[in-house]
Amino acid sequence: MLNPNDIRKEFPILEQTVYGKPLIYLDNAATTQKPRCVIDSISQAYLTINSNVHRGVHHLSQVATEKFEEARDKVRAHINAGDKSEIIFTRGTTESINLVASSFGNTFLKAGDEVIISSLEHHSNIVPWQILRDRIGIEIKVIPLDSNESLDFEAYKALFGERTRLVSIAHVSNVLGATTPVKEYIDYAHTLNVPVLIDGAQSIPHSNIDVKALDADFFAFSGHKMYAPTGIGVLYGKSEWLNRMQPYHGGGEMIQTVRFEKTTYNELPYKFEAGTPDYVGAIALGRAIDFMNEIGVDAIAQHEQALTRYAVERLRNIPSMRIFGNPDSSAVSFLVGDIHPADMGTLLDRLGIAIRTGHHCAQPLMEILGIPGTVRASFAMYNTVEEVDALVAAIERVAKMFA
Ligand code: C6P
Repeated sequence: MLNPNDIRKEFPILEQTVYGKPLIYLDNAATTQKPRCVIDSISQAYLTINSNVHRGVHHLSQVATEKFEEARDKVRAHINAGDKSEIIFTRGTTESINLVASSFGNTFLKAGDEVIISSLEHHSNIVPWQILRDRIGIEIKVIPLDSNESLDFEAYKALFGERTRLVSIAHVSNVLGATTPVKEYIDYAHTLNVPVLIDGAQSIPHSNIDVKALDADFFAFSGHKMYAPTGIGVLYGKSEWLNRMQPYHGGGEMIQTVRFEKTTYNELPYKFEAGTPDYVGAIALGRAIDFMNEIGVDAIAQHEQALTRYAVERLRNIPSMRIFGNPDSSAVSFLVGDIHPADMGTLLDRLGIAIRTGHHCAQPLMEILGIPGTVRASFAMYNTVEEVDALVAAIERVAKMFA
């Protein structure tokens, strides 16, 4: 069993007060706080080994390169990828999805080809496909929600046709905090030889990910939602796809030879890592993965799911409460009566509680649900039952003010 009060000691930021109240940080789906060991790994890298990677014969560059590649191997092991050449460092989930849309799109897609996404996608898994649609004329098909506010699997199957070339869906919705059984979605797509990209931004911080067991063709995630710094993320891709895909960005590192007449490209993963990478960010992501494993990803998941269940149970008792979807991970989205989410967010903030309000970068989902936005509380390993109680008491107080 994980003890959040012990864990909190690793997160100095949580010790502060806001407006004279102890900070209750429940905006972890937006970004998690960083433990001291991750922050230290960043300063240690700059203090002791900073040097550009893969470029120098000198000692510091060799050490920095070793640490950078060690981090890649930690990511590989963490998601059980077959080979570390399948781990591409990016700036985050957004860049990872844009990379696939651009490179997969340029290589394999033509006007009239179809990509399937879903109703609950984050803008970063909608807009890259729309850019591709505007550029080459692909079509975007959208999996609808069923009456239970989950994705409709039967409707998903019915979307496939002769021209379906790719499926790209979120593992856990950042709005609803609900897990889609993506393995079933992948297995079905594979019966029709269609590859699948999984947006794992909201799943990898809260569960063990095994890309081999999932048989995902691509898996995208961000470091900053799993205790690592901002600006570093990952695209996992099966080498059979990545090897055939055109590069994304051009520049240093991604080449083998450059002549004005013709350039040949580097091997994986470097073909997709143009320019100086965020090697310090990658090293810190490796440290964050160690930190999660020291605590135990299963223990983290159990703790967060228990907090979510407890929060849902307590929130349901508040009059005029509407909870959206079927939260089973670590976030819960709700509205109370006709209190605008922004008002609720501002008043909770005055009580020291940080939650997120608004459309959560999922405007199409808001339109489907017929609401302007939600209030979202999202949990991490350091949150406590007492913090959930404080959230519920604060919501009750705000609700009374509006009554
Ligand atoms: N969601 C949230 O508060 P980046 O910004 O690239 O790290 O992650 C984008 C992204 C992609 N997919 C999903 C499912 C996400 O939740 C996010 C980020 C944050 O919900 C910020 S909008």
